[in-house]
Amino acid sequence: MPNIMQNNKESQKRLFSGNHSLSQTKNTCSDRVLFFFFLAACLFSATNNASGQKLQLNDQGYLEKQGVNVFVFSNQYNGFFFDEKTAGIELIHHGVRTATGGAVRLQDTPEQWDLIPTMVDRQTDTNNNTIEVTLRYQDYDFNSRISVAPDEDGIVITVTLDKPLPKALEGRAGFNLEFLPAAYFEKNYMADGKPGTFPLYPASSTAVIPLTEKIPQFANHTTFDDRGRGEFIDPKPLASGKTIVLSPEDPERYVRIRSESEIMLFDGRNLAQNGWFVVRSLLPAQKTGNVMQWFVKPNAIPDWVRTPVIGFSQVGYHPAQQKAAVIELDKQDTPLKTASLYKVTSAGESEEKYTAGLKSWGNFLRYYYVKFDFTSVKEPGLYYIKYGDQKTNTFVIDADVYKNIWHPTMDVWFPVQMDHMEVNEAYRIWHGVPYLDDALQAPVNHQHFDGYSMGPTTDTKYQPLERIPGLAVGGWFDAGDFDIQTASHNSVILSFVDAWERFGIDRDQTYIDQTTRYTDIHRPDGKPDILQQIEHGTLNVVAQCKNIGHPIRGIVVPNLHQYHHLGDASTETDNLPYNPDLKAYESDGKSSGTMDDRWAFTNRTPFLDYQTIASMAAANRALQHHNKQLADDCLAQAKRLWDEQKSLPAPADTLFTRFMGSAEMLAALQLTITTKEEQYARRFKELIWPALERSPERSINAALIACPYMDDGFKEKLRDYVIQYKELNEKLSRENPYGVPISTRGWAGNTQIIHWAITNYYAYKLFPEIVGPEYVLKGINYILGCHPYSNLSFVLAVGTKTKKIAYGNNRADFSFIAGGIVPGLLLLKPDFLENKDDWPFLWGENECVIDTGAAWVLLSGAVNEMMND
Ligand SMILES: [Ca+2]
Ligand SMILES: [Ca+2]
Ligand SMILES: [Ca+2]
Repeated sequence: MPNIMQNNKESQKRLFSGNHSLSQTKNTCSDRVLFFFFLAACLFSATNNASGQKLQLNDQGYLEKQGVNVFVFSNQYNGFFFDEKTAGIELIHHGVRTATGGAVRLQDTPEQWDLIPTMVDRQTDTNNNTIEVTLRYQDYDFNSRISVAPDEDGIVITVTLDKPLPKALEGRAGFNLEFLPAAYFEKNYMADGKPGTFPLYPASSTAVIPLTEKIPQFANHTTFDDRGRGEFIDPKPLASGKTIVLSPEDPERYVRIRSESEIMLFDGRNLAQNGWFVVRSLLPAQKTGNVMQWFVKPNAIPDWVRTPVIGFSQVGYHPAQQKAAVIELDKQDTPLKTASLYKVTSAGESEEKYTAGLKSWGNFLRYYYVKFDFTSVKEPGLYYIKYGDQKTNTFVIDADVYKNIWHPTMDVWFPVQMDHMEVNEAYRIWHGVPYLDDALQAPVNHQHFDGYSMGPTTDTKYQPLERIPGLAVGGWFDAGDFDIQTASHNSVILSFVDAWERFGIDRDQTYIDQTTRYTDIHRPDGKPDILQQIEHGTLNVVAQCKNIGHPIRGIVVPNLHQYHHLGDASTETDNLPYNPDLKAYESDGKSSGTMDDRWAFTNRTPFLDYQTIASMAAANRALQHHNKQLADDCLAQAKRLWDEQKSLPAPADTLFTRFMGSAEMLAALQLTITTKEEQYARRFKELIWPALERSPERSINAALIACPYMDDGFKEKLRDYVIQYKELNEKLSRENPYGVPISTRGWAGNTQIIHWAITNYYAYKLFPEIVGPEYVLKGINYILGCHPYSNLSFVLAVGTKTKKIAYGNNRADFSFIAGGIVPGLLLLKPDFLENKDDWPFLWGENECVIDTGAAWVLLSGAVNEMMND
């Protein structure tokens, strides 16, 4: 604790000089009284100095003191998903990110698609420990400057305007700071001393205001279904005053905000379930210069040190495997010398089995890491780890630990994601049959949300908004939303075919009937579920190829007010085809005048064509004995698309087309495996070696899959690249204590880690002398709990303790769908890895997607085969 130590030394110096004069004047005092006085003064002084310690601008570019970090636009709004609640001024309070979105905003409680400011400048002043940013709203030609500087016991935030507010923003532009509801549940607040309780569920008042007064959302989309009334909802504050104190009762969460401006407290959840508690002051009209100042004091508990996180696999370990817990420590913590493993007996007693010294790994991002290796413990049983006073929950050591780890994914998660089906589980219906009104041709030159857009042509025979027949079949909901993403479908089909062919996964616990559109969970029907799922995804992709002529980007609802739908998918549209002759909300029983049918985004790309060729060629093999007609259709479509792509002029050699080339390589590979035709094998071999030369880590997977189907020299030639790949893996073990590729992008990286572990398995199978099984297990153990931030399993309901909330379509209930795999740890720059386990709404951390689910099933098959053969 360098700063506190320094302060203590300073205070001791002062104390000694004070003491000296004391002893001169009160020389009758006994030494003992003096000593106690000294001790008490010392303690008081130390406490005082620790809590009064000022924030310092550190070399990572944020304000820091023990227990409190203030990020000032270390993370910015990127514009892709708009407000992701991971940008602006943010507070990490005693290890938890509790505030975000500190910025000039145009709404009381901004929603995801409301306008966000662009940061056009950021300056740090190390002499004064100050950070200043300039924010801009392009649509209003409006700039504001915000400076954040340390204050006596917190920060002072100052908003400066060089020009007065634009007229349109008067009474709308304000300074907001948003507080995480989950951090303040079951807590109180005070506004000018008047107490209140943070609502557990939103039920504060709102008003309705004419739409003409609303600041439009991005690209004129709207999250609000106003039923044609031309109005919008305006939330009213929970409280207001010149001083707002959040959680006066809890020193970990105490924040006091003072200002000369009126400060309001809002509940953003009245408008959007993912809203936060917003503290806000309006900026004054017709003023320039320093227009608003907040004094913010986040309490810092003196000498606070974060509780260590003991990372380990929540499903446990196979007796024969490497076993190591990774212990994550506050930099101010003093690592202990040892940790112990205790065994819990059937009598309910625990006995110490193993104690060992901890190996220091070093610093990674903001924490310090040590490892506890207990590989030598091989006796099957129930164990826990003890580090200092902390005991972990129990976990298993047994040969069967990995046996069931994919069952919830296949038995529950995939069935719930099934589109165009009713899905039942025992007494519960997850959803009715959705999207019987699929789909209309999306209009041209259109910017949509969720990454969809249309160029100047449809690339189909259909007119904009014309009905495309035959699409209301098969497919899965992409993620926590309900669109069909074709590229993810291809990825799922490829993973499932691989799992079927390599590991003969033939589990049957689901009843799936395409004729009556009915899925029943926990009910065998004599057919392997994995084949039924391959069939289900394939049905939609083949329908696209047949009815449109080629695979398409995807199918998604037309309105933003539909897109954020939560709950039963069958109520997202009215399931009746759109009829322009009827008025909105009018129906003749067979069709409806409400424009809610999903749109097909149909622009054609070589990448998607080739990726679809690969998945359709693979599905042909798996479906041979399950659905011969569909299997034949798959191969026919794959070959047709291949021939069509080959008849087009070769594109220019750019980085982009090389990326496309990776999809062509996959297509050539799967067609080779299915047809054994030389033309495809030749093309694969033309593409694979230059690709490996460019980046072995990107192409090694395809090369390893291809190996058994290639001629003898292939494997020998591949060996050098496997050695290079292994060296890259070794490098990872020097980059972070977990030895896996941890993502630093805007979406956390569990998918990448699962695919990495699968590739390692392929390498291990063919080159066990180069790549050992530990590279597969590192990936799987990370997903199952041996990771930063917490030790929860990232696979919902797999392991002793797992995530219990996720960004599924039931996220508003703070619930989850078993078997989904969350994205995991999101890096908030520069050094904070986060995976919230009390707040489901951060999609980059908690949204389970279909391709990850299928990859998890494949990896589970691999680890089972690897450990038990
Ligand atoms: Ca989506
Ligand atoms: Ca079945
Ligand atoms: Ca409809």
